[in-house]
Amino acid sequence: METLNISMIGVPIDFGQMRRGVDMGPSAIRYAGAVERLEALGHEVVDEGDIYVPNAAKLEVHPKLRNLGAVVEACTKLAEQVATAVEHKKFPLVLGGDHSIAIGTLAGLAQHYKNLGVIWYDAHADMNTAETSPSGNIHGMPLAVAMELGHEKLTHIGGEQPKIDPKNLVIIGARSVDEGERELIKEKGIKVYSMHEIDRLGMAAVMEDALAYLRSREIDGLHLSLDLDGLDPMYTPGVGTPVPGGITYRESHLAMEMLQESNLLTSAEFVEVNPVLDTKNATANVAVGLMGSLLGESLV
Ligand code: B3U
Ligand code: MN
Ligand code: MN
Repeated sequence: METLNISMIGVPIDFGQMRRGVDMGPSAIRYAGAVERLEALGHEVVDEGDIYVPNAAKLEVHPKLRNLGAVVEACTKLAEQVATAVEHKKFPLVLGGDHSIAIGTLAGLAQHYKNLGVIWYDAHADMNTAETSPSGNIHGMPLAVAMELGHEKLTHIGGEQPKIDPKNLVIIGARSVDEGERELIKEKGIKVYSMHEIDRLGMAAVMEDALAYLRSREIDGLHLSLDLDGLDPMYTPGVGTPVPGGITYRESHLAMEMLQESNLLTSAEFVEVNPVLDTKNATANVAVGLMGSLLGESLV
């Protein structure tokens, strides 16, 4: 296993959605022992601390994009920090915060990777725009933004170009997809392994297929964006929008192990951990366990 120089970046933001508390996600994940777990695997880990998140009440409001100004400011800073980490040959490991932060992560990665692959492990497709969103919550929009769809204050973070090619994107675990997102998935030809495919084929076959697909796209980097609500709420109850019928704990570890074996992974983020809604930090504990499998832990 390759040992990495990991740059751990916390983004304590809960403005991309309506339930307070997910801003404590980075602390909960650190408390669950993320640094120690990764150091035990031989990685060098630098915890860069947290990105400054401004007070949303003092910044721009928008009728259909909740807390727009605060999300833009935090994501702009995050993009810069992620780009700097990659420039210095470090592996960015971003801790959320709600999933709006992926706007910043992907914008930062796009400064370096010109044909980035993305695995989006999530119950949701996170592909709404202000026009299609049922909620106005920006955490339901980062993939649309990365494809250059949406408000330009968001799409212009890290430059005006699209940050990902929709053909390099794989969604795993989807089971709550809005109408506008469904249309976009069809229109852009996005690869989705919903719970149906996971049930039908099994996680091993899904991951083999997903990784073969990404290799065929000749990607120059691979980012994992893992929303803890991708798992069944039985395992990760501390998330803002739990959706029953999700991926199991074992399937998730297998997926992480297969990603590790692929040698393709170049960055990761773990989002939507909300310790306020949790039982005994269970969700952050699962997140840290998955980080272990993703970055080289094996059972024997
Ligand atoms: N698709 C819905 C719900 C949602 C998206 N992401 C999460 N929930 N976590 C929306 O509001 O866009
Ligand atoms: Mn999400
Ligand atoms: Mn989700």
